[in-house]
Amino acid sequence: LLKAPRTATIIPAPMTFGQPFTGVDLGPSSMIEEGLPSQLSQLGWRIENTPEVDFATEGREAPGARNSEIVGGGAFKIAELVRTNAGEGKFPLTLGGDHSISIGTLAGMLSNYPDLGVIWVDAHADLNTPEISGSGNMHGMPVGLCTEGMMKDEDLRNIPGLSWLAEKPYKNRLKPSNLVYVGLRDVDLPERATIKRLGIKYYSMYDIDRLGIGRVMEGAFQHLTESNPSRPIHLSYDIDAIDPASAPATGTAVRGGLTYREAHYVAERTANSGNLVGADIVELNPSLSDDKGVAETTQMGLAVVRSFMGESII
Ligand code: HAR
Ligand code: MN
Ligand code: MN
Ligand code: MN
Repeated sequence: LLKAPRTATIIPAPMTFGQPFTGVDLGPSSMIEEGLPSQLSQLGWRIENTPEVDFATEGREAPGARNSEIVGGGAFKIAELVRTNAGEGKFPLTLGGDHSISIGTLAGMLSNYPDLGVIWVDAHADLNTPEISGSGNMHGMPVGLCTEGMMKDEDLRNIPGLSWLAEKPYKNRLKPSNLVYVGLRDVDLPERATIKRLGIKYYSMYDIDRLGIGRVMEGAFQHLTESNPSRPIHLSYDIDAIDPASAPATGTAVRGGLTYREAHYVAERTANSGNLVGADIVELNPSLSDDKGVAETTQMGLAVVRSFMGESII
């Protein structure tokens, strides 16, 4: 990964309409103002950036998919940026915003890499669809909308904002066997049934306690690379995967998460694979928690990004 100088394109995506809380739109600017671009330059990356993605503020919605036109239309803009930049050989680094932005990053990456592997680091599976979601919040749906065996094209065409997912170049879906979850601890019943139905590989917090994070990540990479050692991999890192003790400023914090070091190790091991071609960091909400909690969470986000972009202890 770091043998030749590479270019990363930072894509600030301040989406809030995939969940109920304002403030998550401040995530990208907080990370950038705290020095993300220069920190990545110091790691040897050439850094480019796009302007903040501009989202609509009103639109239609489908039953079970709140703000679908805003969220889906925004995801389309993100998909175009990710597709174009990845197509030019650059590393798209998308800053959320809520996790609905990954409808766009997954679609954009899959349009370039049909056999993409994905590591989804999250307390949540984000595997809902409008039909099975209990909340209708679309930050709980990016994996559900972009994975094979979930949505029919005709159903996507009937959801305001999502019809583009049923058309070229965004028809490629993530193969369930190319997905690994790390950090799960708050998974809805229909999501659990779907994980079993599709045979998706997962390492929940129970598995992390049982195996240790080292063996978990070996298992994750063995799963993703045994049939293709150079499989391109996308990392989608939801900051709520991390324990609220280390990352409290997020909209749906769940106790019992990754420790400070586990959170780093997941990112470090992913960088060391040499397979990483794109990533997202999402759900930092600087308007939740107190000043200390916000500062800690922002610094945690920056540290995780530096780690998956190649920063190592020695
Ligand atoms: N599974 C629940 C739902 O779909 C909660 C999802 C919360 N999601 C995130 N992203 N914070 O991981 O509503
Ligand atoms: Mn998530
Ligand atoms: Mn989450
Ligand atoms: Mn633990």
